[in-house]
Amino acid sequence: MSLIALLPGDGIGPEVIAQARRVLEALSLDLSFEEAPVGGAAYLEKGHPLPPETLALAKRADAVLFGAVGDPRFDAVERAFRPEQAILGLRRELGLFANLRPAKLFPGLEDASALKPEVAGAIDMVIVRELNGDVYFGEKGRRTTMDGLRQGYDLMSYNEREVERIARVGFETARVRKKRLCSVDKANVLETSQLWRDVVKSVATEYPDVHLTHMYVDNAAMQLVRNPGQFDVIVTGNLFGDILSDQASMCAGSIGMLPSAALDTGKKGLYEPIHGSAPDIAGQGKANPCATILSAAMMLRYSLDDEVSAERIERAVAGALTAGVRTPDLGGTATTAEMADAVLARLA
Ligand code: GGG
Repeated sequence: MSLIALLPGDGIGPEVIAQARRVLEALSLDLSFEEAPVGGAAYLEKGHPLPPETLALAKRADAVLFGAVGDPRFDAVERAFRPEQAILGLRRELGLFANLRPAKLFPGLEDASALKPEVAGAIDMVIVRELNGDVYFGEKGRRTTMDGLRQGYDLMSYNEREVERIARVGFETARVRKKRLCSVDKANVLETSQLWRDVVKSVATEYPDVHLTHMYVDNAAMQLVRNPGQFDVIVTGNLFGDILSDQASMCAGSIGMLPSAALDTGKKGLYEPIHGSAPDIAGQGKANPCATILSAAMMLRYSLDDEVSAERIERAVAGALTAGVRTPDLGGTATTAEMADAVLARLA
């Protein structure tokens, strides 16, 4: 029996996690579920966004299915207690350094894509985002300068081991796809990016079968919209990957469509939709559960080695969308539960 930690979190998190759980339960697999609070919800209940019990459950579980964190009520709270610290803490504590964010256009969603129709169909890529470094984890703080000005700083930092291990994930991911890897950085300006580029080039010698290119992040943002078909796998840092994957999601129809896997070197993983807590639509049944349901499929694939069930879920989501069932973010009227019903009805 595999233990799945369910961490619903804030805003629409509980709604989308509930629907993903229904889908997992319908597969009649040997799974057990335990739920724990995280984010703003955990702060309100336990006084901390990542309470020790929640972290212990995440460590004990075979995999974590995570909803979303973020709540405007905590905007003025000290950074250490903000809901977002929970997901950063989980990634760090569980050693989840590699974030796979597949972005592809499901058949029938061409009109929902932000891209021109002639290029929309071409979007099918994986963004491999580094998760344990960069400005997210570098030294940060506030101080007053000599001129008496308030200053905030977040140190961007990568060491070669961090770059090497994520580069390997990028190459391995590309190797089983179209064998094209684009490393995205800002090496014309940033020292971290120059190191990044050097290390990626040296790892490339072990992967002669993968075609490696390098691109500055500003150009990559533009190319993603102009000619998305040129990308197979992108490997990039924490901040650039966060931004580019949100951009890619709109190319694929909606941020409600993109799942993700945060992985360590073994089988442990945390799976979550790339979207946040969307407090503006929380509790209204408007959230698209597809990204979370697809994250559950990734969980079965990567942590539980169950490719057959992962593909069953993915086919069912594709079938529901092809049949025209859509939540409001995709231009439809289906509720969160109705979207999941349509997926459940197609779990062949
Ligand atoms: N499900 C994704 C989520 O909750 N995102 C909110 C957030 O704080 N994300 C930070 C990040 O992904 O780096």
